[in-house]
Amino acid sequence: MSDSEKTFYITTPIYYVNDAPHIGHSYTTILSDVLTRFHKLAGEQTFFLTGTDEHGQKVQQAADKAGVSPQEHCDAYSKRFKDAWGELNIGFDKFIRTTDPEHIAYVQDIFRRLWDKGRIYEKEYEGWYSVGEERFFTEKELVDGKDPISGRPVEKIREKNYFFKMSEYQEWLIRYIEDHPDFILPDFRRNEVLGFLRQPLNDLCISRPKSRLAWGITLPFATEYVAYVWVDALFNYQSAVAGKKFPDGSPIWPADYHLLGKDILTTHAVYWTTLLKALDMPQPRHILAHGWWLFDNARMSKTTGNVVAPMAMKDKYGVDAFRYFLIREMVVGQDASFSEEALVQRLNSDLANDVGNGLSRILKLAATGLESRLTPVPSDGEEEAALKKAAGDAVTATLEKVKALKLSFAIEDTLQLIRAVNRYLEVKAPWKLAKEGPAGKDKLNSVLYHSAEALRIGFSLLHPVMPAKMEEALTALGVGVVGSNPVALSPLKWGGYDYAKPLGQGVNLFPRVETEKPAGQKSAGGPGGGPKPAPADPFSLVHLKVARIEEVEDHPNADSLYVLRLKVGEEDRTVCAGLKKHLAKEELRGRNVVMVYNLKPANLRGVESKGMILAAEGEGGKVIPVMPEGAVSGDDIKAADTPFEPKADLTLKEFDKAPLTVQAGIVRYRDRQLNSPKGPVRAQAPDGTAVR
Ligand code: ME8
Repeated sequence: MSDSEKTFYITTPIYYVNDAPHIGHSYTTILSDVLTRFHKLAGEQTFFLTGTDEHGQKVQQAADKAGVSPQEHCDAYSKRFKDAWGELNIGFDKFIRTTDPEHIAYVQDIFRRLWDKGRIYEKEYEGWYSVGEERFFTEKELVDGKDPISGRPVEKIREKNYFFKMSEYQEWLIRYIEDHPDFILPDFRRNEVLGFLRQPLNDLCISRPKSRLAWGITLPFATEYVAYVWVDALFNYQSAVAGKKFPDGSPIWPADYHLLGKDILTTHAVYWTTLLKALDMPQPRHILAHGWWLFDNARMSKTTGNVVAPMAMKDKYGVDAFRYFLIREMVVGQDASFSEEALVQRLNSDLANDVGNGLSRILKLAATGLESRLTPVPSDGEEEAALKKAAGDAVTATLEKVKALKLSFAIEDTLQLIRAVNRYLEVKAPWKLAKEGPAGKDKLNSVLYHSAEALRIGFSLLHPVMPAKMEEALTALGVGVVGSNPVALSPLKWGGYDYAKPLGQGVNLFPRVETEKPAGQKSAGGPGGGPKPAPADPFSLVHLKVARIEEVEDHPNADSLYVLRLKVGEEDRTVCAGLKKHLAKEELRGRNVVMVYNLKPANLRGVESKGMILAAEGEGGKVIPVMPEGAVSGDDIKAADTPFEPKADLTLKEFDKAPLTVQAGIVRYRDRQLNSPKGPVRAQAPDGTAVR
């Protein structure tokens, strides 16, 4: 199956150095590693890039806080990522840092070329600047002439910045995405990007004055400015491979896959693509946005404080069990929930029971039936023919699913083969043959050979996911040390190996984890405690409705609140909302909004409030109610594919268990868009913005 003419270049996002690596970062990086190893298995030439994103305000602030220079801060944090990937057995070809001198020179050259091509222009901007918040506010946003967040004074600043003419590429980009249906994956993400592009695309501000931010790459044509960190970061995908070639001499760019989380799809699908177009450079072949790892139903992130340390999981259960869990559990593209309990369950059922079991049986029996190694014994039995067919089917099905990026299902196809071996051993009962002495020896050898041959193929297919354990397993079968490409020594073909090496002894690949309840888990059930009943989907309890704002009044006792008089169908409702510093009364009157209809009533400083208005943080930190496009007062809002069983007097805590976010301008619960009977609920806010 060698296909050495084919090349495969894959990238992960480069991670910010203001956070320690967590399971989310580990997932993208492990997924890239697994895909790279599968492509190697298919005989392709591969290049795998990862690294760290080291410029920008956040890094400068983190360094200032720690009392170190930005470079010292970056060195320490970048090392944490690099070390973590080493511990997770990730075989990247290059680890780029945006502070590498080669990268800086590359980005400066790009800026020079964009400038020379007339793709960048300068523009004056005037606004109210808050030193405390390090950002601009519009006149309207100010409260009593002061910064609405910190309450500190603001200064009127006129500032020049540089802009990339991104808007000119809007039509081209829409056509490009339409003409290349597998450019943005999965499908529904592609549609979201197209949805986003239905609104006018602005030009992109690509500079920051050094007077406000010095930690960045100096613009070659305006030395008192640094590059906007996203433009700097995106070009890592090229600077890392500039001048590099695959062994056969073919260039590495363009990338086959940019892997990323859905939080940064717009920057890749819109900024990156238009920048490349402006430079007449080839586009990457695919941009693949995967879902989020959720913990207690919220996205894992430093700000929510719910991160799971990957190293703790790895140390407790082993690198390969951890890798296996992440790849097996998440359907690429969808969100998935992380729990230690689920990890243990997978480890025990798939790895200890299925994968480890067949091997340990063979090794135990081999000691009684053979000299020290397996001997190929031909057989024309029906069960043997079925096993051989199962092996062939597993190879085809697994590799096809990998190609379609359905890794979780690919693993399942391989496991089918391994389970078939276990069933075959049950039927053939070789432990009985072993007791027959020399009379049963040939039969015993045949059973062992056929089982081993099927397992060898299964283990080779699992090698990209669990390289260390599968090397151990293959070595125990006598296949020898296989390095990073098992197929080089042992082809994915029945009868492809002669088992010249001695068998291993006493190998227990995946010992069962005998815990009733892993530490830190609240729920009962799980491993050893029987299957856990599926909890109700938290969003199913929520009742959202469209309401019309009839009147807006100031709250008598709270400066930040409005009292909104609403019509929900025929019903009158009163709701208090903290929108006062964001919107004037006339901007709200007559507007349709979305409310949490079944929220438990609360008395807010003397006013009974029944419900809550949903809002997102838009451009410039402005809080704006979400828009139920085309819907009328009283319409229900539901999430696609989600049961609807609203609960009376929903508490805020219960509502918070169903976090809503904005992706591509649409409000979503997890991946599912919120719809009224007339269309989606929209919000003009950046991807990943929380809606509450
Ligand atoms: O965005 N679930 O860096 P970053 C799954 N520097 N994946 C997750 C995740 C979660 N809960 N949390 C993070 C940046 N990720 C920029 C990128 S690229 C030119 C610049 C993963 O450190 C996922 O891949 O915030 C996501 O896109 C990435 O980490 C964000 O990493």
